[in-house]
Amino acid sequence: MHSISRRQFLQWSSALGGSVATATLLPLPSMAESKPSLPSKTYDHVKWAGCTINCGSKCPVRVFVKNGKIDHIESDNTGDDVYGSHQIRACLRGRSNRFRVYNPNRLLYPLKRVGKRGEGKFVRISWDEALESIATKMKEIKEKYGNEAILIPYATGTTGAIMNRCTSGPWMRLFSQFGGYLNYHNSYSTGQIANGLKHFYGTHVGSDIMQIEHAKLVVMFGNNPVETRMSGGGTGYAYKVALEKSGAKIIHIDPRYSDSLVGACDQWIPIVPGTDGALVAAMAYVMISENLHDEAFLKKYCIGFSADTLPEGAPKNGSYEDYVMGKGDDGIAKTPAWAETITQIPAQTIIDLAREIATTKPCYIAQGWGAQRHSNGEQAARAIAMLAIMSGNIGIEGTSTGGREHSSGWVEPAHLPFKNPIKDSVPCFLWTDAIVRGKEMKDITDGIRNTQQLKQNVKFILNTGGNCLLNQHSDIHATSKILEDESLCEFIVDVNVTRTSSNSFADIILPDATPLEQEDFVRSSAGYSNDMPYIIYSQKAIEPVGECMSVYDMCTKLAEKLGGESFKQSFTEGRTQVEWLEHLWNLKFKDKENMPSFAQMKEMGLYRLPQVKKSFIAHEKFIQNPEENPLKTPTGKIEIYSTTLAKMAQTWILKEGQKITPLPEFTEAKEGPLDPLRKTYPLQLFGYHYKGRTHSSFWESAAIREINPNELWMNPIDAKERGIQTGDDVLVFNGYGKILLKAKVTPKIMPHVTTCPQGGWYKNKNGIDVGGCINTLTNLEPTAIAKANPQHSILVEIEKYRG
Ligand SMILES: Nc1nc2c(c(=O)[nH]1)N[C@H]1C(S)=C(S)[C@@H](COP(=O)(O)OP(=O)(O)OC[C@H]3O[C@@H](n4cnc5c(=O)[nH]c(N)nc54)[C@H](O)[C@@H]3O)O[C@H]1N2
Ligand SMILES: Nc1nc2c(c(=O)[nH]1)N[C@H]1C(S)=C(S)[C@@H](COP(=O)(O)OP(=O)(O)OC[C@H]3O[C@@H](n4cnc5c(=O)[nH]c(N)nc54)[C@H](O)[C@@H]3O)O[C@H]1N2
Ligand SMILES: [Mo]
Repeated sequence: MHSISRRQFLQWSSALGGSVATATLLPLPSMAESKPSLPSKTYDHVKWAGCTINCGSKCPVRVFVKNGKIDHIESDNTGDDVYGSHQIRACLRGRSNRFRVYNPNRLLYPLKRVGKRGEGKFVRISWDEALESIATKMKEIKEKYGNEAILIPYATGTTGAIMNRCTSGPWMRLFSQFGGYLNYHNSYSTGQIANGLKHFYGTHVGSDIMQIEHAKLVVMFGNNPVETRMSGGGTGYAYKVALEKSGAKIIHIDPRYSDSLVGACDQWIPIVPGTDGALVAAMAYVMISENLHDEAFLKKYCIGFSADTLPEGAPKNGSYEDYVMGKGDDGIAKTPAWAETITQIPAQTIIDLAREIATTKPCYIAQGWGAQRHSNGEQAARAIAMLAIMSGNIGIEGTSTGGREHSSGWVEPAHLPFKNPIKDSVPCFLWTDAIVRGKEMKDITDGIRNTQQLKQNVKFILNTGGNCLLNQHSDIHATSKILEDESLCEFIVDVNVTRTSSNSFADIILPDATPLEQEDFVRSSAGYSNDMPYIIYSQKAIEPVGECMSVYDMCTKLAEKLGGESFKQSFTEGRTQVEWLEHLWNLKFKDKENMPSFAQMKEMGLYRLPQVKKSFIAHEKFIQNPEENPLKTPTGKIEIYSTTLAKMAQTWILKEGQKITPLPEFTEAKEGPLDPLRKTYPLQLFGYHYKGRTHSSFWESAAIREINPNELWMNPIDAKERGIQTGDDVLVFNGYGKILLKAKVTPKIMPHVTTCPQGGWYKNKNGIDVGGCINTLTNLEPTAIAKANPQHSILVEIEKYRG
């Protein structure tokens, strides 16, 4: 495979004569030149809007409107080309938003189901009829089952918005005022790392990615910011800038040669998915054997590295050191040779990596969320963090925590206020279980929170801005069966801008307005934008197409149907959407230094705050003074041995084969490399977050689809064994289903592992998913601790499709 190292890249760029410190290789036009040359055509106006879909970057775009229709979209043309006051250039998806507005499957009117659930047959109805039937059903469900039977499931389609936000917007306010709904906790993004590192550091947040500028060595586990935080506003750009500033060596540990390695990576260490915990244990073995670990650090800040810091009640041989050196209960020494057979990383590479990390300071160690989205993900997340603490690389300049990078710059107006009177909460991934057996679900069996047991099965679903009812959830066939059955969940309302595989299961579909068709704030993402904070005001470029309506307006009308004028009044407090925006802005920013007024914001569209002065270093204060600044763990220290987890291991009722361990041990994963099921399905598969989509979003744009194929990467060794060549149609299958994809044979994926972009649009044709949705192949068994989605742990077989 041809790739160039970052050193070569830096040499080449300095040969060009330009400064590589702040960095562009190609000379860019001056600001004046980069302004759009207005216009040989005449436009009605050019308006700012923001892209609110959940990619981790939320970008401003400028919408050129002609005769009431969007003519085209351009990116930010303000700011300059120096990092910190730079242009927030949108990626191709952001610039393609026009195609989402005018997509042939765009929802234009409220729809009512006429066929069977899931059949996808709908007729147009009036807003009045749609809202009337929803209100009637809501009252009926409330009366019959109580508000605990109502769920607004996990969804991320409009997380960038403030008023139209799917996770804390008008639906939550309305349903709270109606008596409440069942809450969820966790996310599909970070369930395992958040719950794993909570028992380790008390939080899962790492340092700002800009800390790389002070590092000598950078080690990334399953982290792809260039693709997952694209655009000028995202950490992907900061990553490149920081690397260029520091000149640090960078190593990526990932089964796949991702976009973040291209032109940046000094060393790629492919690893068998789901085995990061084994790699780390063997590196610990090397460090302990060669006395390279930071013993003083481990004694001062941590619980349970060696026997002398074990908490009361822990077994005498229960320390991490005992586990690693073979004195723990399993009696296995975690030697590099032991790890080589599991991870497929040569023992010598493991030894070298351990030595290099232990002897290079500062070393920035971070993980993305790929390693944790596995069936043993909590363990992997905790294990990776061990490297940062064993080498004392934490709390000081140029380091992180082994968690995911965070950013320091982030501001947003207040959110729409609401208070759900119901506190009961279900892990977000277990909503299908909550439909089938909600009343049986307990804290110790299913991770239910704020109550010991759920009171009701879910009977009513309002899905807004999400495709998790089907496409993005696991085991599409099993999930379809649950949703089809009207005796289980009795009513499903879906609010979207387009037809999706999820809303095929709705009873009523409501057509929302996009951010280009309504006024709203758009926030730069918490933690994932680079450290130049900004806020966007979407100025409403066009009138909503068809009969589309903003969520706030539809909720206002529904409020009236639910409880007349007085209920409507308590919902709106007499404010229109724009009046709320002004109110929410003023709650946070009125008369604040350096902040514009609401009127100025509305006019400007995009406001850039100054770059933050000092980028965030995670746990800095704790390291400086651990007594005064304890962590949010029960002991206030870093808990390598967690007494909380030890207790859970004893009291929780787990699925067969599952294990909770107080230490960050390597545990075998369901559908991982050591699962006996591999005899039948010998290849590991995982989906990755793709530049051609945000999950399933943007696939409705044919232009985007064409340049980003939905292809399956296969190593030449596996392809040859199966007679498969690039461009062949291949059937990827296991016990859950079959999907059709085009093969790409490439050494960018390691042998016996295959990968495809997640988020393909599920489309069943004679039992084969010809849309190539990876969730046709994933399973519904949650992880042990978080009860989260193990969607990267998949075993499959692949064959050439012969039609
Ligand atoms: N363009 C784009 N950007 C996005 C999204 C999108 O869909 N498209 N989605 C957004 C959302 S909601 C989220 S949550 C984030 C997701 O961000 P992540 O969860 O970090 O993204 P993934 O692509 O799932 O995984 C990151 C990397 O982990 C690697 N990996 C997989 N399994 C393992 C393993 O066992 N060990 C190791 N070491 N590496 C492994 C993958 O090859 C991949 O390169 O991205 C956000 N950004
Ligand atoms: N196998 C596998 N499955 C995964 C993942 C994985 O890595 N592998 N990743 C998981 C993760 S991390 C996440 S976050 C989830 C994401 O899952 P989802 O939150 O379902 O993400 P999307 O597929 O982008 O769906 C967003 C929906 O919002 C709609 N939408 C867009 N704009 C608007 C709007 O203005 N108004 C309204 N009402 N709707 C709008 C879009 O049309 C789309 O249908 O997927 C999870 N599923
Ligand atoms: Mo996510």
